[in-house]
Amino acid sequence: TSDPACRIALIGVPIEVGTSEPGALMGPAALRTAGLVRALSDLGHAVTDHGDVVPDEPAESRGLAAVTAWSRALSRAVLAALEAGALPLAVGGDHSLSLGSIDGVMRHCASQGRPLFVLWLDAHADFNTPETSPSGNVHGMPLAALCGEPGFPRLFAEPAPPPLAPSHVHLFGLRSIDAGERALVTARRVGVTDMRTIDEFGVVAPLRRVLDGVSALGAHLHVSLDIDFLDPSIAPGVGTTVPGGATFREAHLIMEMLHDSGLVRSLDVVELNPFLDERGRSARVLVELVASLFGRRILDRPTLPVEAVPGD
Ligand code: 6HN
Ligand code: MN
Ligand code: MN
Ligand code: MN
Repeated sequence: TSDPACRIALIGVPIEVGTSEPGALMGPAALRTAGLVRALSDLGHAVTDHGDVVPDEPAESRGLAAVTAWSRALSRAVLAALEAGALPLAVGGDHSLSLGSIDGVMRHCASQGRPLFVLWLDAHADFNTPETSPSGNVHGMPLAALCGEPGFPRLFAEPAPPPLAPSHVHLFGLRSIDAGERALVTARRVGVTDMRTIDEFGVVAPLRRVLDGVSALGAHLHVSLDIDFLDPSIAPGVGTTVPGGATFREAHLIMEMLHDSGLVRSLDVVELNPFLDERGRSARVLVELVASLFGRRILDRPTLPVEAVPGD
């Protein structure tokens, strides 16, 4: 996103088989209604809306088999977008969709010999395995599966890419974690900026450290934005609300920093549940945030620090 304009491939993923709360399948439609395409094209980007992904087999039930049918189809769409030089923007849909989007990104990175780094903006760790999960909901498991934890059936098309390195995953905004995934996140040395850290240091210093690390690695940066990263008071349209989330201003600043870094190469926007929303508020907040990530700014010039204002 460092270029003044980029090609964005919008991919709708109306999946809710990874959660027990119905409604997330309306997420892509709500984001389109809230003006996602228009917001991005107004910034000068070339946006192609590829419509909604169709799962490989009719997904008649919940659980891992149903998620696999979606993720294989999404993986191909994301990989095709990257190979065409576009930036894939996968909009959900529950967070199990990241199994597919990141699988596609991993294949692209493997073909280029480029490391991948995943920034996970979420109240949750999403690092459960079928064994540790208290709910059985797959949207709480994608990172564990992507990092190659045992206990998952064959999720990815063969040949599967090498698993994601847990040290190349950073959880940002964490404030709800189950006992089993807590042990795994610690044992695997997953990077974490939890809400305690954000309360104490703000978002700028921790995020800058992460971005400096990504830049030093020369990695492809994938951002996965779960709407429950935000405080439920500004984004109520989500099935798994956790109090004490990021404020609008914190989230907005994160998006601006991500844009300025020029490092973001692929993005997921997940867990919007329009059935639980209030008059489209949450969908609109997400569109605002995505626009900031893609370069919307208050002024058309860099804002100068106070001491550098000419004429003083
Ligand atoms: N999400 N840790 C809980 C579970 O059921 O595994 C919640 C997961 C939420 C998943 O928000 O994407
Ligand atoms: Mn690339
Ligand atoms: Mn999540
Ligand atoms: Mn979450």
